[in-house]
Order: sequence, then C-alpha cells, then structure tokens
Amino acid sequence: MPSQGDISEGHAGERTITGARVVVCSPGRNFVTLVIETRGGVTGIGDATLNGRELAVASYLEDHVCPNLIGRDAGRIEDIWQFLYRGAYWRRGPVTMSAIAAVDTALWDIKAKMADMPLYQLLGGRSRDGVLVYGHANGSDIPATLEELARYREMGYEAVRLQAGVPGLDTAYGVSKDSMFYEPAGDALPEEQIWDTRAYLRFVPELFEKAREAVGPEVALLHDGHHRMTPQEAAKLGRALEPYDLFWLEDATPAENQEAFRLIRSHTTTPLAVGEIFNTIHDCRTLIEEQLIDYIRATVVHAGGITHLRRIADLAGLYQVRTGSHGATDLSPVCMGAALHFDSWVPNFGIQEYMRHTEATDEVFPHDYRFEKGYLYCGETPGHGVTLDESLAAKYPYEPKQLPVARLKDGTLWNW
Ligand code: GCO
Ligand code: MG
Repeated sequence: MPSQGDISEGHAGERTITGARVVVCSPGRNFVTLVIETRGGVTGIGDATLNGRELAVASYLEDHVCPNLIGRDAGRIEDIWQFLYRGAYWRRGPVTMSAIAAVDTALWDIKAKMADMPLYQLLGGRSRDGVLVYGHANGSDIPATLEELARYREMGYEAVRLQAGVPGLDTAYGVSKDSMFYEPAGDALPEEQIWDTRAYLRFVPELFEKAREAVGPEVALLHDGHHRMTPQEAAKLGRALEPYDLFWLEDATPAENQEAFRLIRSHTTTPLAVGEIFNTIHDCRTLIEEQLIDYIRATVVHAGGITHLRRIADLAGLYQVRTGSHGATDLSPVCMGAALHFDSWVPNFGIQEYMRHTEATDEVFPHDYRFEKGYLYCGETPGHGVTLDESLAAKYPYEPKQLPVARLKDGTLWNW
C-alpha cells in the first residue's frame, strides 16, 4: 500500500485517524456535523450542512468518505483534500464539496489543537483585530424595515442588509416571520411563493432612499437580489441604487454563466457580491479575473473548507476582489467559527455575514466567538473554538425541511 504518512513523520501514530462519524441534529434547524477522532485522543469537527439536502451530504460522508479516512494521518490535510477531490473521480458540486469541507475543517481543528494554537495562527496570524459583520434587518414594509435597522444600530452593527416586503406580493425574499432568527426552510415540501421582478424593481430604490435618510451616510447598507433578476434588470437596479451608496448588491443574477456579469458591470458602479452557492474556484474564475465583482461570498462549508477557500481568496486578492463570506443560519456555528479564523487572517477581507443562531443551536454548539459593537471576534482556544454537545444534539432529531420555490404570476418556475 502506498504511504499515507502514517509512520513517516514524528508522532504520526498519535495523529492516525481512528474514527469518523456524522451527527445530524435539528436544534431549530438541521445541521450535519462530521466528527474525526485520532489515536492520540484529539478530535476535530467540521460543518457539512447543505440546507434542504442535508442527508445527501451525510450519506456521502458516511458511505463514501469516512471509510477512506480510517488509518490516515490527520496531519496530511492537503493530501487528504486532494485524495477526496481527485480520488473520487467525480469533481465539484455542492454535495461533494460540502463533504470535503467538513473533513478539511475537522482536520484543521485537529492540527490547531495539536499545535496548541487558535486556527488563525496556523494560517499566518491575525491581519485584523475584529471581523466586521453585517446583520439582517427585514420587515413587511419600509417603516417596519427601518425599525429593524434602528434596532441593529442599537445593537452596535455598522453594516446592515435590508430586505422588505414588496407592495402587491404576499412574500418577498429575506422577509421572515421572526425577524431575528430568519429561517427560510419551512415544510417537508417546498412552499410556493409568487414573484414579480417589475414590482420589486419599482420598490427597492425607495427602500434605500428612506433608509439613507434615516441613518445618514456612514452605515454600510447591503441588499440581496437572491438570483431573481436578469442581467439587464440587475444593471437597471444597480444604477437606480447608486445615489444611496450601497456596500453591495448581492446575487444580482444567477452566475452559472459568469460572463452575464459583464453587462451589469458595464452599467453600474454599485459594488457587486456573489458566490454563496459556489463550491469551487472554477465557479468564480472569470468573475474574479475580469474584475466583474467586488466581493466573493464563498465560505468554508460549501467551498471545500479552509484549504480551498484560501485558494479562492488568493486568486481574488490578485484582482482587488475582497471576501464577504456567506454566514446565514443554515451554516452551523462550526462553519462560523472556522470562517472567523479565516476572516481574521485573510489579507483581502471585506465583510462577514452574521445571522444569529437560535439559543438552542448555540447550546448544541458551544463556541468561543463573540460579538461586540459590530464586530465578531474569534477566541483563543486551540482549534477553531467550536464544539458539539452530542448528548444534547441527540435530543433534536432530523426534521425534513426544504427551501421555498418561487413562481412568476403565470406559474412559471423562477429562481427562489
Ligand atoms: C444569504 C442567503 C441565505 C440563503 C440561505 C439558503 O445571503 O444569507 O441568501 O439566506 O437564502 O442560505 O439556504
Ligand atoms: Mg444571499
């Protein structure tokens, strides 16, 4: 058998992987967590959550990845990454890359614990003291949204994303029943929502006009288009929003065709962010190399872990594209913890999304990161600083839930 590094380096025996298992739990929403154990007794955990498709990743890990990990040297993070990526023959895709990310995150956790250092130290140390985050203010109409914005300001946020109900539509992306704990995944079968882009385009500039009037020029305001516009519609919105100086307009149009952003870019100076559903560097190569975006939103769990995210960030850095990692509640605290170590190091950091998890989620995933005056701070605990309370997790079994779908008024399926 070719060397897997089990005995070639000092203390490698201690690092031998002796166990790898998946924990699925639902403390308010579903999470998939990979636990890796080593002979020396050090364990590491990684997030593998893919909202609405959780069990596919759990099976990919349990049935196809975990048996391959036993006996390997946990210190060989790069080799294991390459083994799982190239070795599966079938490359890329959200299920594969979330599974690889979970392994990668758990291995970085183990390496940092063994080095007795917080993870950011292994990446090269801090580039900043705190990580600027944005929160989500949303409401059924403009006054309700502005009230939420004021509440976020009171909590200390310097950057806030605004989403509001659109007149004439029963539902709009980003507007939730519980404004603090936004959770789009609802029932076992997807909720069907009606969408009308023209109504939305008529409305959004007014939301930001009123918001700027309310908070003045300094606060960073963001908005998520959630893939619903065509490039031409996005160009039009970006232009209409220019007077209100957005920090970014996110997911203006779907990005399978990266060239689509050329049209938007040629019409507006509103900064553009994209990438929460990307899973490899290939999804954003053109966007970055042609400087068609300003922020890349890939994050640890869906983009192959720290190892791969670092490659994406380095490519982005060449073109002055900054990071703005996805941080919705469907990414577990394990992902958030790892992301904060990454954000603390990455030289071309932009901002980090921060949607608060529920108390139940936080109890299942004790962590040492903390929020203060608009910034998140990763802790100094060796590893990524997030653990899993397995006995508590066992009290919250998996609940089948899917994300909604959107249809146009005539019934045509659209992008949710
Ligand atoms: C965001 C996102 C999310 C997604 C969710 C899907 O910007 O935070 O758009 O809220 O909708 O992650 O599962
Ligand atoms: Mg988004």
